[in-house]
Amino acid sequence: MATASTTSTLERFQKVLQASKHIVALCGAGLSAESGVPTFRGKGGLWRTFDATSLATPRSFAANPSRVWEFYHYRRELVLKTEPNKAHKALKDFEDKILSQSKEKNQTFIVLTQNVDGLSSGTKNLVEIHGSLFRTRCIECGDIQNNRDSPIAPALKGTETSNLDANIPIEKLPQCLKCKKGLLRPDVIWFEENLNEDIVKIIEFELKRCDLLLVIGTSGIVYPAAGYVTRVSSRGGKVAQFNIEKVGKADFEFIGPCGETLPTALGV
Ligand code: BJW
Repeated sequence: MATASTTSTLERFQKVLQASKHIVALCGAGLSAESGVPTFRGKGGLWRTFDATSLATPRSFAANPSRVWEFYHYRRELVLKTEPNKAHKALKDFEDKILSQSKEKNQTFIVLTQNVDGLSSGTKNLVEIHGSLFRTRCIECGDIQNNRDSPIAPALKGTETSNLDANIPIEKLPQCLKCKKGLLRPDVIWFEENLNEDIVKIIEFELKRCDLLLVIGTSGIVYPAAGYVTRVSSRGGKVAQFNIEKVGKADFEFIGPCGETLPTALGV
């Protein structure tokens, strides 16, 4: 049951939603939480005994490629068994609505997701700013390939249920089939790595015109995405946060699982 204050937040938000021309959704791990994909921080942020973010670095991969591949193999196997949830569906349905009304209303909508799980792939106008669990990049020749193999290398099979390092030798980890001499890595953005230049251009274009930013399930800690709220609000754009807890600045706050709050707020 909506309280008087949530009803008025919803009404005010929906007026802004109707009037906005360029709507951007910035998504984080909380969007996929209700599909069963662990978040990075809080309870879900531990894999084996490691802080998940400590493994998402070039230094970790250089020091222990087997452990980092075991971490990504575990996540690939987990995500392959999951489905998009009500929040992913709400974004897709909202995009469909915007597209169907585009002649009369001239609104635009884009989803910028920090998630690498591919669960937003039903959305057409989507940018995966931190890459994809299901792409590999050769550390020697740079070749990028889509890859949904399960397991991605025979030696990784079964490591997803173990709590111990498998210490797999490099030659048994995923290898480049193009140059035949390079170790593959997940094609994701690790700490201290820059986002892809073409993606940065799209983000810049969208942030400069965005008049409503929907911030969904992200702690707002990791840059550059953490800076997007200020970028939009400092130009007078409105910000709506969808999170299970209060995070950052917002004109509108929808506190609760985004699988529940997002369909209601977007009216889909
Ligand atoms: C729910 C929910 C439900 C739960 N419903 N909500 C200052 C300026 C610029 C850069 C920096 C800076 N200070 C430091 C930096 C560097 C660094 C950084 O930001 N560090 C911070 C820790 C401070 N940034 C970088 O290094 C970036 N590159 C860069 O800046 O290049 C320039 C540079 C070069 C050289 C040196 C320094 C800078 C790259 C960042 C790449 C991040 N990569 C990762 C891994 C991706 C691959 C993978 O997935 O394995 O991206 S780390 C991890 O964090 C992942 C996520 O996309 C990202 C954000 O996490 P997210 O999505 O917000 O998840 P959580 O878990 O934090 O939050 C979940 C939220 O959901 C919570 O709020 C819950 O409450 C909520 N929730 N269930 C709604 N049902």
